[in-house]
Amino acid sequence: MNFVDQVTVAVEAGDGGDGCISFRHEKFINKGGPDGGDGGDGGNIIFEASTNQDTLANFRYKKLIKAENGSRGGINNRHGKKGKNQIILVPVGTLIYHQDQLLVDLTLNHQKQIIAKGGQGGFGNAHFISSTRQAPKFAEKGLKGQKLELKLELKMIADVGLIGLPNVGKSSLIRRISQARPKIADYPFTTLKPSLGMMDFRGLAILVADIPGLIAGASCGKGLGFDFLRHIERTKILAHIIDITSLSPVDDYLTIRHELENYQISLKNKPEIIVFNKIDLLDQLEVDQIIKNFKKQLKNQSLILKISTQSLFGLDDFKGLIYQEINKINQLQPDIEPTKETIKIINFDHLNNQTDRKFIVKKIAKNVFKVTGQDLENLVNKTDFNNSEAINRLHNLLIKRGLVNELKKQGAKEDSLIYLADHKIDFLF
Ligand SMILES: Nc1nc2c(ncn2[C@@H]2O[C@H](COP(=O)(O)OP(=O)(O)OP(=O)(O)O)[C@@H](O)[C@H]2O)c(=O)[nH]1
Ligand SMILES: [Mg+2]
Repeated sequence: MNFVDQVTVAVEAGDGGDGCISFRHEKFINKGGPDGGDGGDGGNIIFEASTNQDTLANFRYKKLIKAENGSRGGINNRHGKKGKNQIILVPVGTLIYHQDQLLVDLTLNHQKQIIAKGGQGGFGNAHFISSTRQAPKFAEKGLKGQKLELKLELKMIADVGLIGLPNVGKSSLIRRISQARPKIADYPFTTLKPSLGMMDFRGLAILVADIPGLIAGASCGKGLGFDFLRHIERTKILAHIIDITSLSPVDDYLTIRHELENYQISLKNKPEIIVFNKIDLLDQLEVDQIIKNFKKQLKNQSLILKISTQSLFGLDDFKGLIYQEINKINQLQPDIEPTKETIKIINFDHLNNQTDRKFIVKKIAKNVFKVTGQDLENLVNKTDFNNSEAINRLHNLLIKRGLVNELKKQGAKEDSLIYLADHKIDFLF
């Protein structure tokens, strides 16, 4: 079982429906008013973490995921239907990237996130009626939904992390309590990458991680530990394994604690069980004396256990204690309820605030200009270029928004080429 699983997937939010151009037809009324309804918005792409999912394997075959388009507006001011959101279930612990930028880290059951936003529906012609425009014969087109290439990465979140100095018996322990089979040997740094094992106890599946031995300086990159501190951070409980035959169990313990605290303060508050291993090598009295001294010196409140992965002593107690602590934590931290509040929109480039009217004009060659800005791009994309009234309206809006002035300032002329949202627009003085 691996810690990391990766896939790429493309998502497409739904397109907005076009607005409708229509005029009322009523008996005895010669020329009815405009009654073309608005198009519906396209559906969003939403990711939701779920404990019912445990791999990203499904995505290896499903490379494109789409949400529903919004419907066109109708006559009689009928609003087009909204496109259904597409909810994509992924395992808890999934990170979502777009062009190497982390968009979200889904760490809680039912946590939801909109990743691609559906296009806005266009306004129907009824929307454009005004004192000076009694019979608008144009409507807006719906905007396209966002399309994104995503990288999904699953970082398994273990319930329990086995930590400790090299050679204390972490791998031996995980082999005894799960089906994981990491190598065991009588030298430090036998384990080079974390391995995971599922421990079944009283019907509860508990994921245990064997973390490679940490040493003093791990938090600054020494030894192998640095990369793995990250994994430890995500576990619910730490089982700190100490070799009972060590010259100084207290120093061993403090060395590791120090590294954890150096790396992430939040580790301080993570529940911990201290496990003395290899007790088969000493007699009972010695073992108890060492533990008594340990407690006295550290005035530590943590739960302490003694085990031997060799003689199997204490392994059932270990499982029972972990079970009890995990249950306690699960009760204290209920999963997020699947309410609307947990859906938030990330603010990054592709989800630009559509009410922001800023734009940028850039001269990209002699007599060629490129205009960027979400608001102006939306206006252009909503325009039906086969409809002269729609084009007129666009021109008026571009003047109102200050684009024409800005172009003039930058030296644009009648014959200049102007690009805006993949369209070539005529210069308009
Ligand atoms: N006598 C005795 N030896 C043990 C016990 N547990 C582990 N060992 C031995 O201790 C040595 C190290 O065990 P590992 O399980 O590889 O230790 P580790 O903590 O995973 O070590 P690293 O992967 O290097 O960090 C091996 O030779 C094991 O056989 C035990 O309970 N009693
Ligand atoms: Mg090991």
